[in-house]
Formats: sequence, structure tokens, C-alpha cells
Amino acid sequence: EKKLETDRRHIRETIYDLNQELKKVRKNREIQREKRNKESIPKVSLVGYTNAGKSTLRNTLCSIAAAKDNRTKEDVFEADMLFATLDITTRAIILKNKGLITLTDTVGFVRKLPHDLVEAFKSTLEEVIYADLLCHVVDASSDDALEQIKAVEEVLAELGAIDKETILALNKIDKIDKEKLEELKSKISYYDDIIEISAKEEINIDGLLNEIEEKLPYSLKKCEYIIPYERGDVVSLLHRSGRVLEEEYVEAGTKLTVEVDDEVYNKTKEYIINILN
Ligand SMILES: Nc1nc2c(ncn2[C@@H]2O[C@H](COP(=O)(O)OP(=O)(O)OP(=O)(O)O)[C@@H](O)[C@H]2O)c(=O)[nH]1
Ligand SMILES: [Mg+2]
Repeated sequence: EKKLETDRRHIRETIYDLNQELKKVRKNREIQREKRNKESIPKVSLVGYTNAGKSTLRNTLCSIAAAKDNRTKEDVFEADMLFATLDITTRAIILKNKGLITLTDTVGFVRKLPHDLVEAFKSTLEEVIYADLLCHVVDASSDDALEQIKAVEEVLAELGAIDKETILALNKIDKIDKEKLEELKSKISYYDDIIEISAKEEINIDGLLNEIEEKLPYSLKKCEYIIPYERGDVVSLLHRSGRVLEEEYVEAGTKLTVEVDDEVYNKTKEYIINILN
């Protein structure tokens, strides 16, 4: 009985300590993120199922497009094991036309991540939530590639990041046969941006970099909305996340002219009556 009690207390203390540490990490990231936001450096996050090749891709991208003042490449731990990446690592790289961007490697997602774990993951995955563009890396050579894509989509939905601009990078094409690749592609044709790469063999990395450039930074769209009066939440979303240029009240609802990015656009497009640019 006594031993059980001390064990319990010990565990409670450990949980407390870890929570304190997590708070510090969170605070620190917030400060760094704010700084980057101020400098408005576009943020790209690599997401994907564990073992998809995110860390390998990050290293390849960093060595091909290394930022001048960031030559000291700290290699991310790569391994054929679960959760090889225990921390998020962000590095700057230079794109040909758009200049400096940050690239963040994240921990691999897994299937059926329990709800409370997703909560805990949120702090480590904040970079995903705040990213301007996601690069969803897939181990296309895996027999489970499709299930893994779905699992990642589910986690992204839990994080509220499913509406983000996404490039789907089918990785490891160096070891997949054409037929399997075509079959996979036919099942994910709802992605409008699919690119085939090999992070390890450095195949089509330039293509991926071009794609990233094309998607960054967001092009703002100027849209006219009529939002029914019962959807006050949409009006506040537009005020919060867009730039409201005009607002008036008409019979059908609130009429707004707003500049929105692609993410807000996707969330609100059912109320758009006119796109002005
Ligand atoms: N054949 C081949 N192997 C690759 C490629 N990219 C990555 N790999 C291998 O796949 C394994 C996993 O790669 P990582 O980069 O660690 O994968 P990850 O997505 O970062 O994994 P987690 O951090 O656990 O989520 C390593 O053994 C890599 O060498 C590729 O393009 N082709
Ligand atoms: Mg990794």
C-alpha cells in the first residue's frame, strides 16, 4: 500500500515537472514565432506519417537551398524507427525568387492518435497550425500509403489545419514501381498539387522547391460576401482573419468586402457572391 502511494506521488510530480517544461517550450516557441511573424517570413511545415521521409527531405532541402548564414547544418536524427524526431526543428532556407522561408520538420503522425494525445501534440505541432503551407510527405512505396495519408488527414483535421494549402509529396519514388504509383495517384486525385520525389536520391527536389515558391506567399483574394444574420461566427472569422474593406447591412444579411488568404477563402467560400480580383 505504502509503496503504491509513493509511486503515485512520484508519478504526479513527474507529470507536474513535464507540464512546467512544456509550458516553457510553448512560451519559447511563441516568442520565436512572433519574431518570425513580424519579419513575415513564410513558413512551410513538413507533415506526414512516421517514417515517410520528412527529416530526410528537410535535410535535402536544407543542403540544396541552404541559407547563407545558416550553413552549419545540424542533421536531424534520421532513423527507420517510430518517432525518430522528438522535437520540432525549424531551419531557414533560401528560395530562388521568394527569398527566405522557414522549413519545419515535425514528429511523425500515427494512426488512431487518441484525443487527449492530440491535445498534448498540439503544443509540439503549433508550427503546423501556424504554417503558411504544408508539405505532406508520403512514403509512396509503403503498402499502407493510402491509409497513412488518411490518418494524417485525420490528425490535420483535429488540429484545425485541414484547410491549409497543401502540397502532397509522394516520396521514395526511387523504390516504387510505376503501376503501384499510378494506382495510388488515382485514389488521391482530390489533391490538386501532387509531386513525385525522392528525398534520399534527390529526385525532383527542384520541382518541389518550384512548387513551394509558386504557393508562397499567399495571394490575397478580394471577395464580396453576403452572410446570413444567423452566421455571426463567419462575420467574426472574417474580421479576425481577413481585412474587412466594407461592411453594410442588407436584407439578406451582412454584406462585406474582405481581403482573405486561401485558408479563410476555403472556409468561407459558400458565402461569396463575387470575387473582385
Ligand atoms: N529509398 C528511399 N528511402 C528514403 C527516402 N526518403 C527517406 N528514406 C528513408 O526512410 C527512412 C525514414 O526517413 P525519415 O526521414 O527519418 O522519416 P521521418 O518522416 O522523418 O520519420 P519520423 O521522424 O519518425 O516521423 C530512413 O531510413 C530514410 O533513409 C527516399 O526518397 N527513398
Ligand atoms: Mg523525422
